[in-house]
Amino acid sequence: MKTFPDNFLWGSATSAYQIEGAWQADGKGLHIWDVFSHTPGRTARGDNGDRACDHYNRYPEDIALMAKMGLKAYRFSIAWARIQPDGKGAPNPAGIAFYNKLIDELLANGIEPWITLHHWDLPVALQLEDDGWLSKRTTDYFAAYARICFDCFGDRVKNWITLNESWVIATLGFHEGIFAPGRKSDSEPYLVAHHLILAHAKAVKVYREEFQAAQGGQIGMTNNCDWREPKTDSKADQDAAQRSVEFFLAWFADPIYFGDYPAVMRERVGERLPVFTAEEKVLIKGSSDFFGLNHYNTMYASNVEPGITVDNYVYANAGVFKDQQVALTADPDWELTDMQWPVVPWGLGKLLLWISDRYNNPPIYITENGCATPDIVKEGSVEDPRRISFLNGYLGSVHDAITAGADVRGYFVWSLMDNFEWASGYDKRFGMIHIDFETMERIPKSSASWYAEVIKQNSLEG
Ligand code: PNW
Repeated sequence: MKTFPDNFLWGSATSAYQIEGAWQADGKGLHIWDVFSHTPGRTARGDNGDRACDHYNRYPEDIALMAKMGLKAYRFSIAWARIQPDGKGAPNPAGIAFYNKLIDELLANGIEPWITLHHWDLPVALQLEDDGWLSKRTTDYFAAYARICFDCFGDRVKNWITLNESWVIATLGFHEGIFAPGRKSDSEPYLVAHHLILAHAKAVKVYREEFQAAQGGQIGMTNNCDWREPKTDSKADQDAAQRSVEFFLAWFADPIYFGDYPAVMRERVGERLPVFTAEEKVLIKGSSDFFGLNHYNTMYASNVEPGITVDNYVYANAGVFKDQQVALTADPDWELTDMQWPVVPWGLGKLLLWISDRYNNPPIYITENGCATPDIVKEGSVEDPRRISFLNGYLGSVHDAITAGADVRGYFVWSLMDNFEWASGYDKRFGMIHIDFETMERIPKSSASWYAEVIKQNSLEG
């Protein structure tokens, strides 16, 4: 038996646009994912989140399912455009009322709310009027929006995550152009990342100066990172793997823990990497009470000599990836999920120890980990042995990292239920609860009862 620490937090996660639907209800403004998903060619089959899981209307049923699974915590995001339809100005009472009902229902069921303030759904007015995350003004609008949320919900909500996966916004949204707002640039990702870090720090300053003492909660940022294993023992490949993790995670975490970008990025990106002023360094350094980590993927990393392009993996060649000169490959024996992401449980354990080591053993919450697998509905139930084996493997690796000294305090499965998987649409099923998107019927998969058992025992077999 692998037993977890007594107060280990067991949860599951979702995000607003992926589950809520009700895209035009009760005064909600449009956001960049509404517009992106309605633009022909941007998502698989033209899928969009107009209705999604209809969680906006069915949240009581969803919370009843969470309670049945024994979840102690639930991470969800607030849609900024429900609170401020144009991203600035007076709050929309109906938007606030929805999240009040949701929070109260969670608490009534003994489930601790973990709120992400921004999970990619930027109000489109901010994109049109202010260039969104390309503009420093957006950092102040974000802090003002955060203040409304702390003020309205902070009496009951004690766990805040400012931003979800800034890496995804910057690289998929502004370099590869496959996520909203769909731009392709070699310099914009660095500018966008810079503003995201400042937006985070400004929101944290608001919380700490105006709310934290009275409300007594904690606040941090969630970043995603893959693990990079050196392809060979050569010094060049070891350096390449290290460089790759620094370009992925230290890009966002070094400013928060040390006050500046990693040296390897300053050297390689040069003038495309913005510079923090002395004042900004003070603002950002120490701006997280915990380390939020989302993890999905592991690849082998090898060094690429300058000037050489490789074609074995698209990420190695392009733009911000070219700045790294790292080639990525997968072991052909690794099992792949429906996202074509390899299943490599030990990658998570190694990453947790890397974080502990670099950032002086911070409290870590794994705010997402999970997989998309096909669902076969048979006589009203869904067996998903591959998800169970995935979760079992990754949780085992988390346990190993805790044993080796990492301060991991909680784990949130991505995701509670099948949902709108961004550019991939609805057929990528990450949920522990199956959704029939025709009838909106919810069917807990076998992984849901497996997870309920893990939560109850606070232990894994083996
Ligand atoms: C995360 N990548 O997205 C998000 O936080 C979730 O909203 C999403 O549903 C989940 O992971 C599964 O995709 C990611 O390309 C999207 O490395 C893409 C990547 C990583 C995370």
